[in-house]
Amino acid sequence: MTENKTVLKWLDEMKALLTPDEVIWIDGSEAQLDTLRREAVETGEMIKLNEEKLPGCYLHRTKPNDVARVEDRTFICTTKEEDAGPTNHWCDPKEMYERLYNIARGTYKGRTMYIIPYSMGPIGSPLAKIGIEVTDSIYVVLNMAIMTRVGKKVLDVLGDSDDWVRGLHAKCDVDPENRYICQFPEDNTIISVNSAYGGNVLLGKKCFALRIASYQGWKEGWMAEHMLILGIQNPKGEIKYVAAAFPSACGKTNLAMMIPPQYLRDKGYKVWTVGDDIAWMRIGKDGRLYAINPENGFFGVAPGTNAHSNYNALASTRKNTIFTNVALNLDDNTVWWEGLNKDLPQNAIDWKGNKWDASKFDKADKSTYAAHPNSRFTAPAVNCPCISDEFNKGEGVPISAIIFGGRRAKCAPLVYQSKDWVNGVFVGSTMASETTAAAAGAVGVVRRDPMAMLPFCGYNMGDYFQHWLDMGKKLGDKAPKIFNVNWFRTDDEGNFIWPGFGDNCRVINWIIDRCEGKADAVETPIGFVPKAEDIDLTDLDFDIETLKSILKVDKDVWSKEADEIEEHYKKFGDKLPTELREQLNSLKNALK
Ligand code: GTP
Ligand code: SPV
Ligand code: MN
Repeated sequence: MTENKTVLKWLDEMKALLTPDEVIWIDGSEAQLDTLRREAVETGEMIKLNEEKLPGCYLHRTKPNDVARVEDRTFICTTKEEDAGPTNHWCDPKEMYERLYNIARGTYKGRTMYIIPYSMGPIGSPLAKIGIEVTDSIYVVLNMAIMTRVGKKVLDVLGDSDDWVRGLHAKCDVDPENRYICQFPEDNTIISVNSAYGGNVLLGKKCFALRIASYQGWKEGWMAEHMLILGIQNPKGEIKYVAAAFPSACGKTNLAMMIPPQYLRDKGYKVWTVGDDIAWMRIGKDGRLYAINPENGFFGVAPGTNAHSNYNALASTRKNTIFTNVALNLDDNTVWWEGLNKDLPQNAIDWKGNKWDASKFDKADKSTYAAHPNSRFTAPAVNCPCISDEFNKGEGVPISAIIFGGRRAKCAPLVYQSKDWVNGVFVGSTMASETTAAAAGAVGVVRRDPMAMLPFCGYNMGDYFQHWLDMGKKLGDKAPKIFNVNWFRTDDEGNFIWPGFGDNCRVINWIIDRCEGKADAVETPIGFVPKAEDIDLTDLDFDIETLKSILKVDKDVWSKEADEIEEHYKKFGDKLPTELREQLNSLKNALK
């Protein structure tokens, strides 16, 4: 498939290490992928679903110990420990290579090595980058074929260049004690062993497009961010683009594909999806910030997805989709998850492969759920009814606003605008959110997750903050405006106050209006909050007093927040940019 010497040399090393029985190059052809699908069905690795209702769709179950990203087993291996920084696990590269090679050695015996050449971003786009992943999992091959652009064409674009990311995945025994997800940013290399779950093994996604790419962006002057990208079209037909960073399972896919409320649709508003998880952003010739989505599909959270909450995501999963860890409805050989509809399937198999007892279902007890809370769909982006025309162009879309957000039951208001870029970087660097099922560990604990990149920044986060500040200096007055949103304020009973989902469009419209100098705001110690009248509540059963309550900036709550930010900042020591320290001081003064 290629004569690239750097590729062939690395593959020879991998073959010698892993000793596969057979080697197969993934050429990207439908015929080859179909052969693999059939093989996976024969071995039981995947279950073919109802061809009439869900054409080309399959179900896969991972091991119960392997259902989410494992942050405590994820490492950034740089020569100097300081370069990984205080928020990453670090190991000396030499030591880690040795440990991982010892774990992976010989484990492809009796198995096939699949070689996947893939492009992050449209093939040949000046903003795209290339990777090669070797894996012993058909599930990985088939997911990568949805999530990225794979095949021979990628190698043709690569030519004899050495600018590509090496990725080794070995399932081994899926042993959690020997599971490692390791990035070697100085060598453009990723090694993942003993897992077979999404974000741990689809190496183009979090490992490359965020951890390695963030490091590359730092060195090369661009940004790789955990952000959705959406375009909102107004009645005049103009489309403005925003990028939003929310932590895992905090609403990126939903916002990226939202359907505006009826009254806005009647006026001619429309939302176009460019990306739902990752944005690569560069300064364009006109000095503005341009973003592409490096992915080619959606690896979305299934639970909660339904025709009402996210019609476009559900529609994207109706063909050629792989479902992971959802329930199998035996009545019609389709899939089900909590929140899909109210009809609990009476004849179903749960995500662990056991008969599911609908009568025992208890909303408060996740162990009774039919689908795992982090069950996912892998759906081709082309399936999305609102996919943007720009998606495949690869030139990038100009970003008007950057939005940060997270799950905060109290504290953060529904929306506020930062005072300027530096203040916006402060807002991003101090973001906090309640943890979710997307990563192994406790759920619902508030933790600081700067720019939603805590698990994904491939270098010292202090340097990362500085990189953000430097980008702002380069962008000058062409920099996007920076906002913060919180859809997750709760009342005393723990219910979400704001309706969210499509109604978030009302907030996005205020954000766009602010970017264009059309909307008013009130200055508070944390930034500019909308006047309640400026969030359009047309046709919404939501009173303005409640809106005021979730727009309120409570000085006592924020003083406590400022103390916590001070603690959070201590971790970064000398690496914390002075400008951010000054931002904290002025917040404290403003709150006095
Ligand atoms: P990752 O793929 O893990 O990065 O997640 P994500 O950020 O794309 O999150 P996603 O859109 O899949 O949403 C995760 C969960 O949040 C789902 O259960 C949604 O139903 C819920 N959610 C999304 N948007 C809203 C909202 O506006 N309000 C409320 N209350 N819940 C929301
Ligand atoms: C996330 O956890 O942010 C995801 C899913 O998008 S995974 O690919 O597993 O990282
Ligand atoms: Mn994500």
